[in-house]
Formats: sequence, structure tokens, C-alpha cells
Amino acid sequence: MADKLFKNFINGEWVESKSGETFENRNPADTDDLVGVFQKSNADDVKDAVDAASEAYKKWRLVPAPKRGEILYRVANRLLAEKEPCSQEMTREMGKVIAETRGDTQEAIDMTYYMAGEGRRLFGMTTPSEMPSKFCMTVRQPLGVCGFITPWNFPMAIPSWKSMPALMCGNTVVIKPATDTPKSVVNMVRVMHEEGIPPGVINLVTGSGGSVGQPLIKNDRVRVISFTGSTEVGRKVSESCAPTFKHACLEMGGKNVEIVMDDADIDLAVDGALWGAFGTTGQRCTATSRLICHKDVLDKVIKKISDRAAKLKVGNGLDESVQMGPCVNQDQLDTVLSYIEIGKNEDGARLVTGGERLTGGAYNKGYFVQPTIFADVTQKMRIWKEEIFGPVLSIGTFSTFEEAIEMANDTPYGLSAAIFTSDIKKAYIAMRDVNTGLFYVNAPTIGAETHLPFGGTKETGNGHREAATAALDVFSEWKSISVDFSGGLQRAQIDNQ
Ligand code: UN1
Repeated sequence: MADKLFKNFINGEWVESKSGETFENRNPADTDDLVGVFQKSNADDVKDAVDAASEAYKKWRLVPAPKRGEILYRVANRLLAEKEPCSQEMTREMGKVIAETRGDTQEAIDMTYYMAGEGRRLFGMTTPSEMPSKFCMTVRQPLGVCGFITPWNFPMAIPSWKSMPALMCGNTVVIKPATDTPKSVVNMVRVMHEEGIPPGVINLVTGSGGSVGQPLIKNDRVRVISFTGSTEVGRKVSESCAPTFKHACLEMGGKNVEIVMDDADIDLAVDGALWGAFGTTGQRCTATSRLICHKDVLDKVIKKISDRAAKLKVGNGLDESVQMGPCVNQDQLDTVLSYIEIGKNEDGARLVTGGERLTGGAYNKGYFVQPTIFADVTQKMRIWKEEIFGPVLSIGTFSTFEEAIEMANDTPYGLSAAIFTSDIKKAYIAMRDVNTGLFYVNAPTIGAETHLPFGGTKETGNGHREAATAALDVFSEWKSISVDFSGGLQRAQIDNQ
């Protein structure tokens, strides 16, 4: 049991919560499998972590960026060396299949190498002054302590998207991981510590949103909150940050669409929709939850995708032959099942495959549900409009390309969209007119790469982007510096006229 007890990480030490309480983390594919016991932390633990991060900031911000980068290179190498055990554990705590958790760990490795490279860039700019003998430049300055509230669907990748750029810019960090997936963050933080991130620079506090997330958001010394989760919670995070003008970077919901034109490679479009809708059991912000097909190819697409979905092997993701794992927990399963009921009762929607919880044998020990597809879904239906975050795909149809664009944009969200077509003109028009932060041509809505900005429009985000150099803008502020070496007073906008 002792080897299953995991602690908070504060000021370079593994420590128990002041509350003395713990919570269990169990495998959603087999609830007999206890992944670990974690600290049920409270506001006192958060205070200790923020104190440590504030103190460590004084020194870390002055460490030369190339040196910070060298540490991150070592962290990336170590994550690479530990990719397999980290991925195995991630499948056990989150449920997604092992090929996908290897992808998740890889995404963390990619992000760490990418940000390590920024150590020798972190470019600002120089620009001419309007006056003689005056030099103008911009530099990035860190903000201080950053607080992260991270989701369970990408247990290591998303914490890395936030941590690596924040540290590279010279900030210090307190992370509150999702209660369903703390082990992956424990693994990442352990590696960071062992490879030389100094005490206090990275801190980890496990526990619920109410008792850890809230005090973190409310703490005055935390200058940035980066949150990934639902739009509903994101709105509250934003409101809590507003009184102290704390920066809030919010990555929230999606209702992503794949458009299939009549000139598309249909098999490729079906491959894309199948992977986009049922990869990660549909539990990605980028998941394809709406598929809209030109009326001339609709029947063909419905037949092919429902045949393929019905054959997907659902089970424990540690089995390499399994193609779809369970929902992450009982609540998520209940939400998915309730949306399936809503779909069954929507006037006109037609269930074409799936629609049931999987039971019997090993299924009884997990939160398994069949890959589910509804056809004849129209824009008024709840399964068209609301994010389900599970393996449920809604198929609708259109007659004209203009209609397809209108339908694609008919959502409060704006994360990801895809078009399958062989017409380059339509591809470019869709690229221009579909209002999302991510757009794919002849590729599924999921699968963003770490060196491109990641985030969404409308109610998906609040204007920030994660990943790529865009992430540096979240974790630094520009300082514009002017050096006058003329020896005299030069008044801008006046003396040079
Ligand atoms: C998410 O679902 O929150 O683009 C992140 C993708 C992944 C990241 C998804 N690289 O699907």
C-alpha cells in the first residue's frame, strides 16, 4: 500500500496534505485496480505551494533562459526514456488505449523539447527610434506565479503545454491536476525535480476543484491562471480572476464538425470521422461530434461508418488490440448515457449503431459504452448543439456548400473543424469561412501538433493560444525599453517634428 501513496510536491519535497485526508484513483476499465492514493488537499496546502513558488520566483526569473532550456532538454530526454511506463500508468488511470497514451506522453516530450529550444531564442525585437541616438527594443518579462488547473483527458500533455512555456519564460508554477488523473502529473513533476528544476519552481497539489482549485484562483500572488475544462467552469474561473485582473487563459468546450463534400474520398472521410469521433472515447475537446455530409453521399457514409463503428473493439486499453477504452468515470458515463437517451427521444433522430452501456464479464468492472451514431440529426436537436464528451456522433446533411459552412458555424463553440473534398477552391473557402481556431483539410478534427498554436474561438476560448510560440505570450508580458544616448533631453512627438 505504501508504494501506492502519492504526496503533494511543495518546495522540492514530497509532503502530505495538512488535511491528513486522501482519495483513491482507480482504473476506469477495471475498478478493482487501484492506481494510487493521493492527497485530498486544502487551502493551507495551496498557500504553502504559492509561498514556495513566490520565493523561488525571485531566483528562477534571473536564471539565464539558455540555462533554463538546458534543464528542460534533460527533462525531455528523461520523459522519452520513461515513455512506456508513464503511458502504461496513464492508460490505467485515464482509460484511453495504450497507443493513445503513448501519443499523449509523446506530446509532452515534443512540447518540452520545443520549449527547451526557446531557451536560446525567446526573441524580442529592436526597432528604430523616431529620434537620433536613441535605441528601442522589446523584451519578454515573466509574470510570477502561475496556477494551472488541468483536465483528465490529456493527463500529461496538457500539464506540459502549460508548464514548459511558463518555466521557460521564468515563471514558477503550482499545478492542480484533475482528480481522475493525478499520477501522470506526479510522474512529470518527479522527472522535472530529478532533472534539476530547483525547489519551489514547480509545485503540485492534488485534490478537488473546490478545495484546491478555488484557493489557487483566489490567491492574490498568483498572476496567471491557465485552465482547460468545460465552458461552464471556465466562465466562473474568468469571473474569479477579474477582480484582481489576474490573467486567465481558458481552453474550453467544442462541438467540432467534419464536412464531407460529394467529391470527397469517402473512405478517407470515414477513416477521419471514425478516428475523430471515437478516438479517446470521444473525450477530446477536439473530438468530431458532428458529421455533415452532402446529400448525394450521405447514405454511403452512414453505412460505411456505422458498420465500422459497430466493429470497434472496446475494452481495457492496456490490451494492444483494443480500439476504444471506457469513459473516464461514472459521472461521465452517466452523462453520455443521458445524451444517448436524449438522442433516442429527439423527434426525427435515428440511432444507427450503438446506444447501450456495455455490460457482462469484464465490462461490469468499468465504464464502457458502445460507439454510438445518430443520423438525421438537425440543427434544433440537443445532440447537435451540446458538447457530450463521449463516443456519440451526430450526422446531418446539406445540399449546397454554402449550407455546409452555415451548419459548421452553427455552434457557440469554435475549436476544430475539418473538410473532406478534392476541390481546392472549396477547401480554401472553408478554411477562410469556418470560424474555428483549428482547421483541417482531408484530415480529422483531432491531432494538433505542438508547434502550432492551439485554441478556439467564440465560447471555446478567451483569445489566448496554447503551444507554439503563442504560449509564450500567455506566460510573459512585453516590456518596451528605450535607451537615449544623445546626452540631451529629447521629447518624443515634439522635438523631432
Ligand atoms: C484536448 O482535447 O483538450 O489535437 C486536447 C488533439 C490533441 C490535443 C487535444 N493533440 O486532438
